[in-house]
Amino acid sequence: MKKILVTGALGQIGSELVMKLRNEYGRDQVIATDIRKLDNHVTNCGPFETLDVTDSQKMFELAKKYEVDTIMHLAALLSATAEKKPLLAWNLNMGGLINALEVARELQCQFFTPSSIGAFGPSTPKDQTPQDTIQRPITMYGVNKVSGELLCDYYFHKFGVDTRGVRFPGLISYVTPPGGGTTDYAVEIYYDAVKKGQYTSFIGQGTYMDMMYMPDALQAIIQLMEADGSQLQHRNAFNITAMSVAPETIATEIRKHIPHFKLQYDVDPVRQSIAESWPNSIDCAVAQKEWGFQPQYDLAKMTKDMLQKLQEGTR
Ligand code: AKB
Repeated sequence: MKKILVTGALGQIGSELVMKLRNEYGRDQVIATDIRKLDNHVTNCGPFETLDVTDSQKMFELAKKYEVDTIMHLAALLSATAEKKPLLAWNLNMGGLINALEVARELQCQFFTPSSIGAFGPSTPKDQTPQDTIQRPITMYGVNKVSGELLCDYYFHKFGVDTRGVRFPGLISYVTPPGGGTTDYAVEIYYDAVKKGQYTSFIGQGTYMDMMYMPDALQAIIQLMEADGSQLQHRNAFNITAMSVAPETIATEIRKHIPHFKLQYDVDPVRQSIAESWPNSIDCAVAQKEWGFQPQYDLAKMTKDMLQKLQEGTR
């Protein structure tokens, strides 16, 4: 049975991943950690410890204390925040990652950390971006993600650490909102559709990016971590996606449920230029082939579920 340490457990992915892992492997098998402590299901339903991922000593002590065999390292600043605070992003994103990899090396843990579509840049082929292609991002977040992919591969080849990762697209969820990302508009649009019947998008019309519904993202992490390592020719990190959308395509889908929904634009130049440097759509054939990645939610199915869950929440 796996014993898993999760960093960044109160973030957008962590707060749902911890609950799913606890359902799957048992409540006490998942040690949730985060720099802050909130009074919620993650901290109250199973082991929780505060951890600043730049504190390598504490990370090591916790991993040893709980005798973990798997580390899922999620703590990171997202693209828009990283662009505002590049030095902090480098120190946190890269410092946290190397600390977590070192713990995995010393304690021989399996290791997962997410990469992102942000690992691509303007010189990458924009449509159906292949698994292996040019990666010259122009954002600090992208630089962190490419460096992180290389570092994880290095720990695999050099030290035999079983590192695995995916390049996540924008993740959409009704549980914990994201913060500081370029794709956050695709979450906000659903919240505002339900609350206000309208949304003002900071990403411009016609700007396509990949997205995925959170249940598919969580399933992908578990499936990749359980995959037979001998079948993996790639490791860090696999392209995965469920849909390629622009603000107006989401709006059209929302109008099937909320006909009066209005979409306006007030484009934020920083996040727009980040979005324009990323692919329109990525090709996930390699993830399908090597470990059977198969998302369940397309835009129509996700929109129906998102709106239903948010409407239930406001009743
Ligand atoms: C962001 O927008 O920064 C993230 C990502 C795509 O990595 N959601």
